Amino acid sequence: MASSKAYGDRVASHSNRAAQDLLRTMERKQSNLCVSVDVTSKAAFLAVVEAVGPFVCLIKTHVDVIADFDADLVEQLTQLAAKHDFLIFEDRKFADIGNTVSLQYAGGIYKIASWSHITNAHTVPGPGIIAGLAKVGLPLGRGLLLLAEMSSAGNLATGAYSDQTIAMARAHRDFVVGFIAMQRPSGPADEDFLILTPGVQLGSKGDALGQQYRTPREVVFDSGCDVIIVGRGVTGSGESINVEEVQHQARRYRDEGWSAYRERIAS
Ligand code: BMP
Repeated sequence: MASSKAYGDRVASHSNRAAQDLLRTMERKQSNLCVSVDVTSKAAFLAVVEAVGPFVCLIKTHVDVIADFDADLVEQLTQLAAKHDFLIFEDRKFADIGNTVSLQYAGGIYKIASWSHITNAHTVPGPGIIAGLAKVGLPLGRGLLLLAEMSSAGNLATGAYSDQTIAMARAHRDFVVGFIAMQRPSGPADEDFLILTPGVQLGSKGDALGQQYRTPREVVFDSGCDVIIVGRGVTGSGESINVEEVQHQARRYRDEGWSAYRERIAS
């Protein structure tokens, strides 16, 4: 069962390079923290990434919210990923037919496939979305997460939709490395998906727009998820970045996530 194994011991269960690299990075850095850097200026974005880099296995981006996005941002982000030893996950949530998503993934302004190790997709369009993204991403060693569940109140990714998403992933194990989900799905003992989970914060149950929060322990220990995704819990909500506070919070979530994982594999 994947949830009782050490991250490093799970590398061999994955053929996808991005999945292997993420598991190795988690083990090496002793971190299952992904910080979601949802700020709207390039300067604030790079300041947060520089501050949290030492504490994370993964940086999650929404590059389309950055008003002054440019190619240099990608260059600097890539350099910071090498300096601090983390992977990059553009949270693009592709949701169109295979042909369209392959164009969106490879090209446009953002050229996501050229720099983002991991991205994600909704399964509403059916399996063609996976084939369209794989055509671009697999030759580059990229990995895909499917949104099996969401953290927001009233979302429709439940029941049969989630089950069919998991079935689609099983049919594309070379490229689909796991899920955005709130819990580890049940499956065969030797099945190993990476479970990345947003909606994590200490000291708040949610926001005014439907977000719902759980603690790192609830996510990693109780629900068997692998990576905690924390946005405002680390960055705060405004554009002004207090580097010391951001670092303090990143360390705190890194420690909470890691001790919940240690407890899980020991139990
Ligand atoms: P925060 O921790 O500030 O609530 O941010 C959560 C991040 O995770 C956001 O970037 C959001 O887009 C993303 N996310 C989420 O909150 N719930 C989901 O179900 C899927 C997500 O990608």
